[in-house]
Amino acid sequence: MPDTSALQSASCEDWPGIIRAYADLLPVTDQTPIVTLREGDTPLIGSEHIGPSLPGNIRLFFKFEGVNPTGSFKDRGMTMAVSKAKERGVGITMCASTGNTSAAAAAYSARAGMECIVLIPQGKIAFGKLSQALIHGARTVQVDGNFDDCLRIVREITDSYPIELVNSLNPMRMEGQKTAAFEVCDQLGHPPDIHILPVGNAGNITAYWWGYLQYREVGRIDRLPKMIGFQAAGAAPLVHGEPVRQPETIATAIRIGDPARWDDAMSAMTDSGGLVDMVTDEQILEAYQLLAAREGVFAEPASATSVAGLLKLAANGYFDDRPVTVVCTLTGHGLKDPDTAVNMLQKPDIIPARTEALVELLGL
Ligand code: AN7
Repeated sequence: MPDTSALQSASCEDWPGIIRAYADLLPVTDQTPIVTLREGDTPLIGSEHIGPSLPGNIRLFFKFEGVNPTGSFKDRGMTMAVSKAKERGVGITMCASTGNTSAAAAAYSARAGMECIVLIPQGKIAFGKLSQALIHGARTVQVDGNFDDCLRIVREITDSYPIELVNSLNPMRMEGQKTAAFEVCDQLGHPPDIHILPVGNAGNITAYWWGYLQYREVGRIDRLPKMIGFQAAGAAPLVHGEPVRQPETIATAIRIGDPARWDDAMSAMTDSGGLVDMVTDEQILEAYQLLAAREGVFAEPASATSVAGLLKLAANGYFDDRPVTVVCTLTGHGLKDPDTAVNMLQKPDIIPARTEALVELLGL
C-alpha cells in the first residue's frame, strides 16, 4: 500500500527536504501539502586554507547553501512559505527580489502549480537569477527603482489582493530558514561559537538566531553562538543606523537600503553578544576569489561578504588564542553570477589549433 501521509518520508531513503526532516520543530501538520525540491542537508565544509592562515585558534567551516536546488538558502524558506500557502488554497505568490528569492519563489510556485509574480530592480540582478525566474515561468517585472521600491509595491499589492507575499516578512519563510541553524548544530555535534552571515534584507541572520534559540529550548544544544552580520559598505543601513536611499554594491544580492527585518536582526546580533559591521566591495571580491581559488568553493559575491567580514575581524585583532569554532554561511552559488567572475579576471589565452602553440604558450 502506498503511504499517503504527507509527513512520512517519500519511499526512497534520500534526504526528504527540510520540512520532513524537522517536522517536529516546524508549524506543519499531516494536512500540510509539502512542496519540496529536497532542499537542505547542505555541506558544512571545513576550511583548508583561510582558517589555518588566520591569527588565533580558529576552526573555520563554510555552510555552503549554494548547493540547494535553486542555488541559494532561499529554498529553505520557500518550501515552507509555498507549502503553507498551498495549505490555505492560495493560488498566486509574489515577491520583491534582488534575484535569489525570485528564483526560489518561481521554482517552488511552479512545483506547487501556483502562479508567481516577481518584482526585480531593473538591470541589477545577476544573470543566472534572471534566467531562473523566467524559465520557471514567473511573471517577471523589472522596476525602475531599487529593491526597497520593489518591496514597497509588493507589500501594497499583497495587502489589497489575495496574493501571498513570500518575502521574509512572511513568518513561514523564517520558519524554514531556521533549519540551517539546526543542521549546523547536527553537523558539528554542538553549536558554533561564532556564526557570520551576510546581511541584506536581514531575514536570514534573524532566522538562524531563532533556530539556535529553539534548538536550545528543546534541549538539543546548551549554549548559543554570537551572531555577526556583515553588510556591503555601500548598502550598510544597519551599520549607519539609518536607511540608505541609494544602496550600491557589486554584491547585488545585498543591495538593500532599508531591510524589512531590521529590528529582529539587530536584536539577534545584540542579544547574542555579536555585532554588525561592513566590508568594501574590494574586500568582498578578494574573499570571493580566495574562496574559489584556495578553498575550491565558488560562492556568489554577496556570500563572500561573510568571509570578508571574518578576515576583517581577524585583521583587527578580534580573536585571541582561545580555540573558537566559526561558521560562515555561504548563501548562494557562484554560478548565479558568472559575469562578476569573468569580468574581474584575465580572459583566457587563444591559440591556433596546434600542439606546438600550446607548448610554446605554456613554456614547456
Ligand atoms: C546570496 O533575493 O534579499 O539578509 O531578494 O541572495 O536574509 O536578505 C537576497 C538576499 C545574502 C541576504 N546572500 O539575506 C533577495 C534577497 C545572498 C542573498 C542575502 C541574500 P537576507
